[in-house]
Amino acid sequence: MGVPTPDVHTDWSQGQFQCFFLDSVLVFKPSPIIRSTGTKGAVLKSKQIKQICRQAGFDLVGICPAVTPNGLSRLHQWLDAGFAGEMDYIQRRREAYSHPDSVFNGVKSLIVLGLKYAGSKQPEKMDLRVSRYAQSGMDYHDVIHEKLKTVRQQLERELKGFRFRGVVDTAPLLEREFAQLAGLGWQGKNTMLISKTDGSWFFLAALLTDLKLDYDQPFETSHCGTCTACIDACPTDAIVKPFVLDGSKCISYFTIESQSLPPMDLRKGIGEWLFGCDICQEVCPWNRKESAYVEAAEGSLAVLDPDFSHLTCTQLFELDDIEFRRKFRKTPFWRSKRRGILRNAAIVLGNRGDASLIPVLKIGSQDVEPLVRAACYWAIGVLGSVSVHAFLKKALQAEIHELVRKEIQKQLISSPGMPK
Ligand code: B12
Ligand code: SF4
Ligand code: SF4
Repeated sequence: MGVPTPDVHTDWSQGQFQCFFLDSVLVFKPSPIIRSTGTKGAVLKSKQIKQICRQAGFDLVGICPAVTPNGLSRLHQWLDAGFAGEMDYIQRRREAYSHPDSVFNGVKSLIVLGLKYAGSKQPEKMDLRVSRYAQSGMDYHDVIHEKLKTVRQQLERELKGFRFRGVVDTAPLLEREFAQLAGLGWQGKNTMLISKTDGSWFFLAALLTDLKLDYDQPFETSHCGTCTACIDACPTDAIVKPFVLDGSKCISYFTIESQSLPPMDLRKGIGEWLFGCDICQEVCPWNRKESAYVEAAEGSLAVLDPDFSHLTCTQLFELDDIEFRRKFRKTPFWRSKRRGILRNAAIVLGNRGDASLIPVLKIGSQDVEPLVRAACYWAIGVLGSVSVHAFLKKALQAEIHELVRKEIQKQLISSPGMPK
């Protein structure tokens, strides 16, 4: 009998075993390819996978093993310090962050992806400030999920028998820890994941798979040096020490995540920000490079939607629920809802120090949403002189909602122009 021809079943074995008949007996044996080269089969797969991800439009790709993230204890300290504020979905899933297995059962590897979103052309001067990532009017989750789907479908076709799951943002996964492990960059003092070539204007996403792959070297150095530009520039002092952000003091949190009014002493710091905040990235020297930006090609997050770049606070107060839904249903603003956006607009107007804006705020003070009324009364009190005292007193008599009553009372007591 001659030497049998090995019948290699890569689908069954992930390339790690050969299976063949020897004297009519089915034999499983470690693959000589794998044995002689360590992880050669996996190297090939990793390279191809990266190529597929890049073809789908991702700008950064790295691969790391599914392990307990290094920063897990730091997440616990962060939660215990109350830095998550009202974002209790993080606390609720505290244990799930221990291992990516809780996101995808049987996961062995994470393909960590980055998608750049800032166009090299500076946006036109706007009436108010909207975070760069939202200026396209597209919801980045939708854009990224579409790309993840393209990659997943192609990988499932080519690597039959393996499973993939795409995640962005919402899974209990410390995305920046895994990005660092996958070699994409380091976490700066502003807590952003920064790449030496691509800066930090990019989103992260991950494809989790039960396929074992060849892994990138973790990014083990930090390149912030003695710089403290982000800490110095943060208007609400949210970066409480290098690498630690008190989420409950961040403008991004106040304008997008929180359902409440920001603490009185931090409202001034919100300045002109209607949605999100970019300051700690704008001042970062790693974002000065041309390569941190992308072309505003069609469909890219870097394209500016004039509906956003020409938006004014006054226009926002003219939108009822139906109008707001029609205009913003598919945009990042939808997360804050109409009441959140109008609350933010009232704070921006209050910060402008211009009493001619009071009539717009008076419209907002009649809004059906208590949060909007409360923010408007605050702004009226801040902008107003003695002239608004009678208006606020009357409003207090008519108002029944406790949150709004408190804001009016505070203005009646503390506003500079008010008779004491
Ligand atoms: C909750 C959340 C927020 C919160 C809290 C932010 C925060 N820093 O935690 C708020 C609403 C404030 C927020 C704001 C923003 N966010 Co956000 N956010 C998230 C989310 C959903 C979870 C983050 C999280 O788990 N935080 C928990 C804390 C513990 O994590 P951490 O701050 O990174 O803490 C680490 C460091 O402190 C580090 N550390 C502590 N001490 C030390 C010491 C040393 C020496 C070192 C090296 C490290 C270190 O260890 C901790 C654990 O990893 C992620 C998506 C995800 N699933 O990861 C997006 C995410 C972080 N956000 C993102 C973005 C784009 C933003 C904004 C820019 C949006 C905007 N323009 O307004 C701002 C930026 C604010 C900032 N400087 O971080 C991107 C960041 C991409 C990137 N390149 O880094 C992410 C990854 C979303 C995504 N899918 O792309 N966000
Ligand atoms: S996003 Fe704005 S408020 Fe938040 S940490 Fe950065 S500079 Fe501070
Ligand atoms: S501004 Fe300076 S300290 Fe802050 S993240 Fe960038 S390099 Fe690091």
